[in-house]
Parts: sequence; C-alpha cells; structure tokens
Amino acid sequence: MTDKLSLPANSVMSSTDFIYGVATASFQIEGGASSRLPCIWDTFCNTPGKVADGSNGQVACDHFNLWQQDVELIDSLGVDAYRLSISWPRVIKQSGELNQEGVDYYLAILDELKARNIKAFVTLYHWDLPQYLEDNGGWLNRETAYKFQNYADKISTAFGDRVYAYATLNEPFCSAFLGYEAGIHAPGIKGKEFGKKAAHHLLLAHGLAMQVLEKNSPNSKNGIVLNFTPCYPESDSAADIAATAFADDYFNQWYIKPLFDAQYPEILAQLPKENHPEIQDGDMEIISHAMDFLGVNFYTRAIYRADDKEVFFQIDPPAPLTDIGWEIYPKAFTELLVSLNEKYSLPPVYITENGAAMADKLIDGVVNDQDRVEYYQTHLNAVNDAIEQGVKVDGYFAWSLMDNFEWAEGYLKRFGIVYVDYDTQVRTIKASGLAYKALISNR
Ligand code: IFM
Repeated sequence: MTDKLSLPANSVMSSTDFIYGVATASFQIEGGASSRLPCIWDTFCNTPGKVADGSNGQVACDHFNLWQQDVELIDSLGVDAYRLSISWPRVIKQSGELNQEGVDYYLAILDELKARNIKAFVTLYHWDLPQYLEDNGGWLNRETAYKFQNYADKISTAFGDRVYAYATLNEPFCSAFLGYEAGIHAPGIKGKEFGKKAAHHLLLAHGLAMQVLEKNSPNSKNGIVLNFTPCYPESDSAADIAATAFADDYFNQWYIKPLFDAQYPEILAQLPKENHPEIQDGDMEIISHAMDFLGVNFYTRAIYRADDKEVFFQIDPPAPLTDIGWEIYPKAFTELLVSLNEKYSLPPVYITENGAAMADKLIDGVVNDQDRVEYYQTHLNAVNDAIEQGVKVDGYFAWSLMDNFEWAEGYLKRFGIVYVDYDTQVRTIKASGLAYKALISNR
C-alpha cells in the first residue's frame, strides 16, 4: 500500500502542461431542485424500488447553495481544471428559451473558476433530461436531438468565452443502454428494441450540438465523453473470443465508431430489424463531426463467455473489487487506450473520469482511504504506460471531487476524494484527496 501518489519525473504526466482536474455532475451534487424544472431522475427517484436507499437529488450535496465554498475547496486541491455539468432543466424553460436565473447560477461559478485560474470543462448532458421531453418520448423521439441543439446553442452563447472545453454528452452508453434497454437508470424503459434507437438520437444530438459549439465557441475544445468497459474472454476458445468481440461492439464500439468512422459496427446486420435505429440520410455525417478531444471514462473491465441464447454472458467479476463490486484491473485501462488509438484516428484524449467507490469511514475527522490511493496510483501508472505506447493523453480527472448521489445506488456508494457528511454537509478531504493534491503540486 502506498499513501502517496507519484509518477516518474520524465513522464508527460509530471509536466505542468498536463491537466489534472476533479469532476462532478449537476444532478449528483446540486440539489436546489425547486428552482429548476423536473428531470427524468426526479421521476425515477420517486418510483419505489428504483434507487437502492430510496433517496433522491432534492438536496444532494447542496452544492446549489454551497458552490462558493466548494469552488474554494477545488482551488485548495491545486487542480488545473474542474469538470462540471449543466442541468438542462435549470437553464432552459419548457418554451425553449433561456431561464436567466439558472444561467446566472452557472455564470457565477464559471466566473469564480476563471478568477482562480481553474479551467472549466463543461458537460452539457450528464443524464438529467427535462421530464417534459421524456413525456414526449425522450431519447426515443428524434425531436429531442434538435431540442438539445437548441439548448447547446443558447447556453454556449450565454457562456461566451468562459469555458475551456465543452463535452456534449457524458456516457451516451449509460443514457441509451441503462436508461432505455436495461431499464436500471432513468427513465427506466426496458426492451432490446429501444436501446439502439435512443443511442442513435443521442449521437445525433451530439453531432448537432458540435455544429453550434463550433460556431458559438470556436476557441473552446469541443468533444464528447464516452465510457468504456473493455471486454475480455473467459477462455481462449474461439466461441468465447467471438462472443466477447460481439459484446465489445455492442457496448463500447457502438458509441465511438460512428464518431470516427461514420458507421455503426458490423454487428448491426446481426441485430433483429426491430432493434435497429432509424438512420436518416446525412445522419452519420452529422454524427462524425470532427472533434477537438475525446473524453474517456474508465473504471473496470468485463469478462464474457459464449452463450447459446444471448450470444454473450458476463461472468461475475473476480477479486479484487471496489465497494460497488467492480473489478480493479488497471491493465485494461492501458490496453483500452492503446487499442482505441490503433483503431481510430483520435484527437487528444482527456481521461474525464477515473476513480473508485470504497467503504470509507470518517474516524476522528479523518478518512484514511489507502485503498483508493492505491487505485489511483495503479491507474495513473496505467495511463502513463499508454502515453509511453504513443497515446496522446492531455489530462486526467478524478471521479469524483466529493461523495455524491451515485444514481441507482443512491448515497450508499462513495466515489469522492472528499468525504461528505450528508447530515451536516461538512466536507472532509480524504487521504486520497491529500495525495492527489501533493501529486499535482510536486510536478
Ligand atoms: O457517478 C458516475 C458518473 O455520473 C458517470 N460515470 C460513472 C460514475 C461512477 O458510477
């Protein structure tokens, strides 16, 4: 076990040009729900049995009220950048016009970040779709992609030059698959016939938003954030290898190949017709709009075996596991980055999320999360290995700045490098936060 984080002095990651940041998302930290329109996660939380502890995002970390002290906290960690997301239902009225009060809230945060020389990485969609749009079909309705473009257009105009980097979407896989196919995330729709349709409209929304970002914000870096769970076969058998390749196309390549190759993976032809997205002429050109960066989120890998009925079957992950049950396997991080770099003509990459849920305990005012420090060390090493193998990685964001609402897990799982006492809203920097701060300041 190590209580410090370090990287070789000659590593790109030891240079002050390499961006270190922390990341959050609006619904997970803000609260302040009464001053915005409802979103699909409000509805999902209100549906019994959907969120493990029956909690919701009404208050969360009360960042809506405590944002000034939180920006001070971010600054105290010495980070170069802060990745936040904008709550669409806070800044856009049902009419499609800006809600100035909501916009002002973010303008104040962005101005404070600028004053402190902290780069703002803004994500436009981190899963909090306005409920009135879901009532109209949500991401199954092509129209939602154009609503998103309108939102991106208006908000990027309002933000002017305050933003260093825009990500259109965070993890469209989660929105599409978990939300519209597995039904374990909002809006909780279940059925194989829905996932790829939702995915297509999300990717279309991304491309349409890129058009307006390029026009309104030509000086920011504009791109997308994708999550990857690299797929490994359980054995060397041809059947397991083929099943794993199918799973990889279905869960991972599905979201990146259209962006860089303007087409879906070939397995599309093997999917039943009723599961196909409706692709209109010109869609793939819109989706494959050139980007300034690719955001990569990595947490774990998945292992598959062949299955007669479902093509692939994911086996239980072997130890070591984090508190959310995800295998700790940093080698997959290096292999992922190297393989993406080989497959696609990538722009510079930011690691926009990486981190671990651990069973933290606040004892005498201290959270000694050495297990998380170890996770960060091995994963920073993994990124460094990928850089040494030729991948251009320009930055790394820890997920998350602080403990927060972990979606279907509610507040039971803690991903922060800062501990949040949800009764008092007191924040305490964990050992991992102190180690991250020291890594950054010792560059
Ligand atoms: O908390 C989430 C985040 O919102 C998106 N990426 C994965 C994190 C951990 O599950």
